[in-house]
Amino acid sequence: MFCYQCEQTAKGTGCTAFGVCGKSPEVADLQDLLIYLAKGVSMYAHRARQLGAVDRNVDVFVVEALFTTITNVNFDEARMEAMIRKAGEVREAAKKLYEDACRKAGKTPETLGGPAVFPVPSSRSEMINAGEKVNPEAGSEVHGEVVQGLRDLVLLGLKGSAAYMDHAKVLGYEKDELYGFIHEKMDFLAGESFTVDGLVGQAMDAGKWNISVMELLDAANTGVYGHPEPTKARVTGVKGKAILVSGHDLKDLDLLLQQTEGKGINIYTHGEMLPCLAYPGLKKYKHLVGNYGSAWQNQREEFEKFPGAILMTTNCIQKPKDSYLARIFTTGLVAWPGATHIGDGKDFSPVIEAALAAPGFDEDEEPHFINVGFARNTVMSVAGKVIDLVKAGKLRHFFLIGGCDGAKPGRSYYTDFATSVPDDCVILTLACGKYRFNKLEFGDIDGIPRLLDAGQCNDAYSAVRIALALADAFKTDINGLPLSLILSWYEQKAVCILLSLLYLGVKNMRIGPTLPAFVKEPVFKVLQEKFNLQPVTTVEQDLKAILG
Ligand code: FS2
Ligand code: SF4
Repeated sequence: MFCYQCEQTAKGTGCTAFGVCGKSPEVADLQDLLIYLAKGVSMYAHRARQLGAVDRNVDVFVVEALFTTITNVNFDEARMEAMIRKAGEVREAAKKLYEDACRKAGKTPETLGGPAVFPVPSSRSEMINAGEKVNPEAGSEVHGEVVQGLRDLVLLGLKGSAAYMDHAKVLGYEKDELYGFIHEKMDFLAGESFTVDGLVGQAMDAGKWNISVMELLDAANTGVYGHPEPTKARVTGVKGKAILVSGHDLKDLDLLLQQTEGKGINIYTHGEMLPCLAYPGLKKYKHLVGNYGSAWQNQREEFEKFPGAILMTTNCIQKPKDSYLARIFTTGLVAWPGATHIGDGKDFSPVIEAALAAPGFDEDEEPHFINVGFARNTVMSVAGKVIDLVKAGKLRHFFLIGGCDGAKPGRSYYTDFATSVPDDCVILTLACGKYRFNKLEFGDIDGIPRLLDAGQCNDAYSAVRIALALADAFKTDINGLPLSLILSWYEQKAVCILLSLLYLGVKNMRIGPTLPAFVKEPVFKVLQEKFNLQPVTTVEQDLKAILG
């Protein structure tokens, strides 16, 4: 195996013996083979699309293949093997689609090679062997590690976009051109010769497309559940039976809320599901009582203590402890061998039964509430006041401190940064990194809370919209605003967001806690020169550099 796609990769260079995340070498190799075959699917699908022929099953498959290989989503060899077999079938369908389209157009189909024709191995062990030969390390031997790193920058960004597209899709929001984007990039990555400049251009282009992806998911979430509204979210337990929902999928939570109505079970969010508490279409359920716990990396302790059932709707799942393996469930693309998987019918009865069999909270915990729901609609509704505060010198600077959380000790930087931000500055936050400070008290500036939680990582779209609106009001661009972005990254959704911000020309971003292993030094230098992208240093030094 060789995997370096996330921030916790071994030694900061790559997991080679076993994933720090718990991914086995077998699963890693199977994932690499699946991605390789998915490129073959896209080679045909991209060409068919140029001739006007599309097949939704083909489109959806590639998106799911990408999403399923994101960090902390799928650890199950059997499910990976099944997807690889399906890749062979889908590739046949895509090939036929292309050849039929050529026939109709009176063209001779191109003879494609590589991933388009690679035979799908018949046994799991052969699949594992084949996967090992198409991993990033093998790619580095062919292309050199700088070029391979850039190919992976594009691929990992696509994985993030695919996750967002999948979330939008389950809510009934799809855009044909976005499937076209995924196929076009996968086809590009299936090529044989690359240049650094060409790859950097492709990465920026992926960032551009990802803005449309985030826009689609924003439209899906707000279209189905309404705009998040300022909400006091309870973050402690309430007496009674309980189910904890983690991951990122609003629809799964909605369906579970429907199926538990009137059953005397309280539903809690965990990790990136916290923003769900602010959507009118979800908070209307009285038994959605609050959030329990914090970010994903604390789940093994928090799930063990939680007195009910747990539902994982997407990443980030960690190896369940035996103490709760029987009461943790997966659904959608997330899977852990031994944890019961709820299939596409979304019958959550096993989760409900497990919750009823568990003790639940025997009494109310000490009440504690935090503010959530400051996505673009809410923040823009007070834009006039915010602008006045800036003009009056009462609000000096905005800090976007957001991104993923993780287990490394260096991540205390983000807590220290947030608590060191002067009182005349506002913090905008999103994604699970906010758990580093979102239960602290930050007060307000003339009624505007100093900590504004915009939502999940995808709500970076909301933050961008807010920034663009402010830039417009101040007749400047994003870089002309008193705004600094302090980003924490962990997995591949952070990669596509970073590419989008770079595409928008956002400069002076600070990223940490460490730099991606796949962005090699010469490439980082280019990003530094062009965008002044920089690694986080110390809170004192970074704050001084920003505020002067
Ligand atoms: Fe946090 Fe994990 Fe949201 Fe990432 S819950 S690191 O998937 O996408 O952010
Ligand atoms: Fe290692 Fe991260 Fe890959 Fe897991 S996802 S194997 S921790 S690099």
